[in-house]
Amino acid sequence: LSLRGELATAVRRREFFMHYQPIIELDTGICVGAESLVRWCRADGTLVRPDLFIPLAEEAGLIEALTDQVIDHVITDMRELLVQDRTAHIAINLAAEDVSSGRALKVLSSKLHGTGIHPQQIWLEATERGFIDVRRARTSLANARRLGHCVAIDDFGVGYSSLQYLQQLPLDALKIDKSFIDAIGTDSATSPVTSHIIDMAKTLGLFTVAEGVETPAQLAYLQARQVEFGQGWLFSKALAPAEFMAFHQQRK
Ligand code: G
Ligand code: G
Ligand code: MN
Ligand code: NA
Repeated sequence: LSLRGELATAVRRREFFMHYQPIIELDTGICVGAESLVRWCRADGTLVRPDLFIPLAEEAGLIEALTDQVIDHVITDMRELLVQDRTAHIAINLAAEDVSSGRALKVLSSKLHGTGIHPQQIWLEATERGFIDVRRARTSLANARRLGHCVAIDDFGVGYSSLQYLQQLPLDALKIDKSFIDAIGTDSATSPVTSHIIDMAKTLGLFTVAEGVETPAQLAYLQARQVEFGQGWLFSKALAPAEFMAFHQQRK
């Protein structure tokens, strides 16, 4: 059976769970929340990486069903934490189709109803991977912001029409892709680009989240440039729900 065929079965059997990578406020070291990251555990116990199965799910028309399950998990796993700490947030990744269709946002809104979780506590990460129908995305993201969600553009700089999206989509935040964080302190051609991305975000009034922060030198640079938030192995890898709750409790 192909991985794609197996994926359809996995969606039906709900073989997914979430990990949570802490997001840190860089000038205080406080844990302000987490990015939710989906995991697939196959029936034989092996794990499949999301960078492998998310594109497959998109191609196979399974992404909407998968995103619905992600939303269910985030609410189940994090409801208690979010209700106890109103300053905490969890980010959910949306695929291009989720953003364009607007369907995931309607599902999210109805699933949040009655949970006690405030829409302000759910951040949305819209990826540039895949085609985004800008006109439709603009409508659905504007609706999401009106409900109180914070909207970030994910994987910034690695897509193919980043600048166009930045100008045309209603956004609150920009997530700086790991490749630009890796370049900090190196003399690679990418290094000055990182600085320009930060400048551009500030010019556009967006706050920034640095992804894949691994070294104290990278952290020092990001703090000096007043990048607001960061995530990466310097702080923590993605954690199981209970582990994340313990981490958050210690660093809030
Ligand atoms: O956690 P990891 O670095 O392995 O994630 C790999 C990629 O998969 C990331 O780029 C991330 O954007 C994507 N991804 C992880 N979780 C989700 C999810 O719940 N939904 C979607 N659409 N993408 C996800
Ligand atoms: O959705 P997104 O592209 O933001 O997913 C982030 C991915 O990067 C996840 O697969 C996560 O496991 C991975 N990751 C997170 N922090 C680090 C890090 O500090 N170093 C490396 N190499 N990978 C990281
Ligand atoms: Mn992301
Ligand atoms: Na990313």
